Amino acid sequence: ASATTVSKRGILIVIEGLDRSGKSSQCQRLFDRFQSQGRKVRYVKFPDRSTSTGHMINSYLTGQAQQDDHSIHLIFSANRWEAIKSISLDLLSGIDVIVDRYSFSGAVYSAAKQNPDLSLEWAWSPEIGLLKPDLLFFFDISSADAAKRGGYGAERYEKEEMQSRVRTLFKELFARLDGVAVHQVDASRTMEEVAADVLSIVQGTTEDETLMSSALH
Ligand code: DGP
Ligand code: NA
Ligand code: NA
Repeated sequence: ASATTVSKRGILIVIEGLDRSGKSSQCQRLFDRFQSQGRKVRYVKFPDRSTSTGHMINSYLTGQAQQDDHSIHLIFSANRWEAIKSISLDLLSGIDVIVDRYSFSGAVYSAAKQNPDLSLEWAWSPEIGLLKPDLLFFFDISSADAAKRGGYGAERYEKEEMQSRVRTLFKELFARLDGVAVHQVDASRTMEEVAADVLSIVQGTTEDETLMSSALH
């Protein structure tokens, strides 16, 4: 390679959605697809339960530990902040990064607790400054349809009323944000239909759009 070769940076793809919306399966499919195309790709799942903040989050979600609403909110946010430098370096070195849940889940799950001292605006604030996704998907499914998919698990937020508030808040947050385009995907369809939609949007993202990375605000 000549000295003038500039390696293209990777793209940051975020998939958000409700529990049971099929996010994790689609992230995996996209990851496999990129790998088979010879692209360098990394998969990141938030919360990352393997770190010390992740251990606290796991204890909280599984009901082994109680936490103040504000405190656990900031721990979820810290779980993203502690990973962002390494994600940024990977993007700069040309690796595409696929992220399963991110700041948008962070804000809406906490705001859905209906704690009068924890507004959506407050919940968004610790996310300010994290990397802005190049592509953001929202997997939309009604809480009733999601519940039919084998039912919710036993974790803290996996209750239908909670999920229904989360869905409303995702839409409210996306309407409020500026500078972040959301690709809404009907996640009630088959895996194949959803995968085809995701792929066509990913393939429509030109290199130009991926040249500038910026921060959430
Ligand atoms: P998952 O491992 O994707 O099933 O996520 C665990 C649960 O935690 C899920 O119900 C969504 C929720 N969650 C994810 N990120 C955050 C966050 O930053 N804050 C809060 N309060 N909840 C979150
Ligand atoms: Na879950
Ligand atoms: Na999940």
